[in-house]
Amino acid sequence: MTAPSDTEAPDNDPVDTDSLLSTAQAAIAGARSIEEIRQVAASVSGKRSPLAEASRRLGALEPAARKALGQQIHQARTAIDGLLEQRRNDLEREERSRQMAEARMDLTEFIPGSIPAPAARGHLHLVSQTRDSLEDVFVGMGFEAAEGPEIETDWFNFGALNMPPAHPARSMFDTFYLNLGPPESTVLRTHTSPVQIHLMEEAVASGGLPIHAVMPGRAYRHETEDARHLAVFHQIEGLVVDKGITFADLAGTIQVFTTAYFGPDIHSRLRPAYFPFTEPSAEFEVTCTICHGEGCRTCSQTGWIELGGCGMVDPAVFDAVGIDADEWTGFAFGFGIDRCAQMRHQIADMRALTENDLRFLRQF
Ligand code: FA5
Repeated sequence: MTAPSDTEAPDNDPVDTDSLLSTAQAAIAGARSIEEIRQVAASVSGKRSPLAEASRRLGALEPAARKALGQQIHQARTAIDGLLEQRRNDLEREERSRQMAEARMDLTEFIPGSIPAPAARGHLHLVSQTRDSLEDVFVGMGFEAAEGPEIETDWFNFGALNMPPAHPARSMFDTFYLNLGPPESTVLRTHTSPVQIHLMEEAVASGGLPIHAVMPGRAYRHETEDARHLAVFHQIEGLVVDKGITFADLAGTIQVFTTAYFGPDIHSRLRPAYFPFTEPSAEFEVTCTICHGEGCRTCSQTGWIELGGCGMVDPAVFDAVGIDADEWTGFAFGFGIDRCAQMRHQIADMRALTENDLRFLRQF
């Protein structure tokens, strides 16, 4: 910055306003900050500036000379004030931009490796997909879908299903008991059959018979996991209560389901079995899809895999929920969802479903 000298000119020196203006112009242009322009303003147009000094000398001049010089001083001051204002504005704008640039956060900045790659989009687990497909097949056959609680009282899980306390069939279900209420009164349901009881009780209470329902859900058994068994697994329960229902309706339903879900090439069979809540009862099996019936580790060398149990609803169950067994008959079934997934997708060991190995899960 070059500021003009503020030493006072002798009274009789002529005043060169052009030179004052050009000196001021250079000083103003050279100011680099708000503080500098403030200093320049004081020196070029302040009380002790050459311009102010020249104004003070006007009074001593002849009227004509005073008028001429007065006009020159006025023009110079107007020009200098304009230049000062413009430079001050420029400097303030620059200062604001600088401050904003300093305060700015660069949200677009990307440092390689600093931001994790966008997560790959996932999809439903195979068991969930299988549950949905099975439900779809049955809904397509006219069934409604329902759900029930996973924590059950002894009554729903066993008692109402014709397994009073100490009934030997309870040993079929390795049970997890909960520390709730009296000992062994509350369980993690060992199968989805208790949902049948809920539906029938609700139907009796609301006059909602007949029933055509499927009930998918989780079940728990305190058993050692192996190629065909998990401690936490899934079943889809089926229940039909209507007038004139026979075992032929059950067999036909299972046949239609098998073809719809596995395709026409799968071999299946019903074998006589025992469940306390159905009479007669059967086990539903398909040819092992791992060995195509030859016998392997998955099917314990039998060539067949059991997918579920089924049968005609036992009159004792109808009694427990207050349905007149002379008027109504029905069938029920319970299929393993994980087993269905295993056979449909030829999974040799069911434990793969719960190991969460993405290389396995991504295949489905
Ligand atoms: C029952 O659970 C009966 N509630 C089925 C039933 C319903 C019969 C209605 C009659 C009328 P079971 O214990 O056999 O039955 O199990 C049925 C199916 O669930 C099995 O065939 C199998 O596919 C599946 N399952 C049972 N236990 C396991 C387990 N630990 N891991 C995986 N799947 C299992």
